Amino acid sequence: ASQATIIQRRPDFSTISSEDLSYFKNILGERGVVQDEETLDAVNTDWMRKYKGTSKLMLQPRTVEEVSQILKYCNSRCLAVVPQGGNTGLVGGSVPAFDEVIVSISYMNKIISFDKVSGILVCEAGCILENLIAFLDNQGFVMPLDLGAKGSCQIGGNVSTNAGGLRLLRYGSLHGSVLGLEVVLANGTVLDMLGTLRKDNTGYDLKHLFIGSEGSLGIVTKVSILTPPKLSSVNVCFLACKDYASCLKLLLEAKRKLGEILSAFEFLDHGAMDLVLKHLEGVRNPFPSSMHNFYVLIETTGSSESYDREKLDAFLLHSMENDLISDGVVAQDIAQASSCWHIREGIPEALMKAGGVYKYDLSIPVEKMYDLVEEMGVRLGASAKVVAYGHLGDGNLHLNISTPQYDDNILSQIEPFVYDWTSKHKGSISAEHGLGLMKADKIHYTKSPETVQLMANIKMLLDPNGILNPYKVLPPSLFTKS
Ligand code: FAD
Ligand code: 2HG
Ligand code: ZN
Repeated sequence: ASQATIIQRRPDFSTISSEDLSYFKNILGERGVVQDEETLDAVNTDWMRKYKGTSKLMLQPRTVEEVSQILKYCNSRCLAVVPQGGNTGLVGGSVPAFDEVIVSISYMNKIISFDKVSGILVCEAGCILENLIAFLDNQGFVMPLDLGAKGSCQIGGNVSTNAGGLRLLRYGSLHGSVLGLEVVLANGTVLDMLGTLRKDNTGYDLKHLFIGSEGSLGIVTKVSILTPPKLSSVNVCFLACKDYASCLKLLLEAKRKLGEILSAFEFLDHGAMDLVLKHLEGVRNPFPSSMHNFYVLIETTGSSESYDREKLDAFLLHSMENDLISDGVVAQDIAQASSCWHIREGIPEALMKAGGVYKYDLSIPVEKMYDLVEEMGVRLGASAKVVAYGHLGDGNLHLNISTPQYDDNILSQIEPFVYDWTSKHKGSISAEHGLGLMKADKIHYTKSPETVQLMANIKMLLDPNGILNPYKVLPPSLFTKS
């Protein structure tokens, strides 16, 4: 609640009536209409337990026709809707702001087809990312997307947030790997854009509108995605650097010397490492006897064990000789590799355990990135822990401010400073998590007024009653009727 802008429920939205419930039960059956308090409490609350809605109804369709019927009906009744996937979003976008109907696509979780020659996977949007990763692994392929929330997040949610994650450096964003989508619009129209072609320049490529639209333009029901083959040789190393400048030099060297086999370049500062060691069970410090200011996790993925290892060794030797790294371990087996990844992927969970957390997901030119962290540290002094980590290889900083509990005084020291700073340095206030409820009225820090207006026009064209994920993504003031 602490970070949400104060907004009013739109008075033109209806509230659920007993006729509505009968209609939904008629099309979905009793099991598709969820009203029990415990379940509703969970789906009204976001992963961070920071945003909480008061929805009295969750619908669980099993087919695209059911999604279509639900939306057509909600649109005609002016009932607001929140599409929900795995509910791991970090900007308050996946839970209702008020009493919107939650439409969960969790039951739409079938794999439809997989082409072993092209690597094209077609599946329903409710498939959990980790299940897709396991399915592809069996087929000798990998998902071009991986992130810490893989055990719960769904591919439809990933597409709707245009999730970045740990492999973007190698495989690019979902705008590149998603080949097609099936989407249901607010009025129930089913848009079949479920192509499986690499190349198709027939008119506007509308699927891109839905990638990253955070459930505000339509409900994604099917996804077609290009997956790369699994390669046999994976190396992971965990390195320590004395300062941020060394991390940057190391990044440049990694791009030069590891080139085509580089598959991840993640960083964390000592504050993030301390939190993981303190709050996550079973984590071992890779460097128990010494303290370091920065850590970098590098992964290589290639097809030749000896060639890849030779390259990695040459890179490490060069980095050591040039004083870019002060310590380092190379994982000797899969267990060691996954414990390195566990440190990096476990940071959000460690932060949750530490108390209140203010999260900022920023794209900033890498040379300037850590200046913000230091300035924030000076601003906040002893009142909070400022920690930084993220996808350094993609220029994406996760600035997190950890406090014993949420405190509006601290928040007023952070915002709008963090947004002004990012805007001044031509950065983005959302690199990968989206705007959701948290930043709907902050979009102007990154996008021009003309661009925002065009987005609002597109939203009004596709969803004239504004029923889909209201109050999120775009400033609600653009849609209040005068
Ligand atoms: P939800 O949280 O349910 O929803 C997210 C948004 O998408 C909401 O606006 C919702 O309305 C909409 N939505 C969901 N499903 C659909 C659908 N089928 N159709 C239309 N709209 C839909 N993000 C990154 O980019 N990179 C990371 O590395 C990363 N790591 C994370 C690690 C952790 C531990 C956690 C908790 C989150 C992380 N995230 C990361 C946030 C990320 O956005 C989500 O994890 C994920 O992409 C959201 O998927 P979801 O299924 O949980 O969607
Ligand atoms: C990650 O990269 C996620 O771990 C979460 O995007 C970032 O918690 C965060 O700020
Ligand atoms: Zn991230």
